Amino acid sequence: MLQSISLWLTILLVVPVTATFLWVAFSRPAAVDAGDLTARSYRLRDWSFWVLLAVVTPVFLYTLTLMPYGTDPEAEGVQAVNVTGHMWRWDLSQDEFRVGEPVQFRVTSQDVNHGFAIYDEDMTLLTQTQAMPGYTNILEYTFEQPGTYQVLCLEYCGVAHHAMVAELTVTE
Ligand SMILES: [Cu+2]
Repeated sequence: MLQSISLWLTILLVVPVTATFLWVAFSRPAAVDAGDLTARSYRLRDWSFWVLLAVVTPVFLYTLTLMPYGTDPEAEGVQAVNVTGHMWRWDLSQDEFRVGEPVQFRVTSQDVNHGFAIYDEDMTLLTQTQAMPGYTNILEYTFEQPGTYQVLCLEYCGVAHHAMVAELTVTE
């Protein structure tokens, strides 16, 4: 209902706008020779083209270096860890980390949705993401304190959901 009203309103508004454009286009006066003015505006156009090119090219090249895509985490000192949730355990390709080392958790699930959550020793939630079958969610985290961290499941996933615990060790 709302869609068809807006469709008809659009058509009603577009018709007079189009008619005005056509009227202006076909009723303009014959071209007069503007001579010097034309030459000056062409020079201005050429000049602004080169100025724009000189400004835009270095900006473009500089911003290219800031592109976040396709970077290899290992090449940047980021530790990549594969995490798979199962009913009812976590599979981690690595569970020992160093303080200050950026870690990239690549989190997925083998069966149902789980929640991958990292807690510190006081059981304060530090970071979390969903573990979903068929998807890999990227979670980046850098541990700032040495110690033992807990991984718990944050999404109720069945009778042994509470037992879905893993431990991470972080050293200096
Ligand atoms: Cu779970």
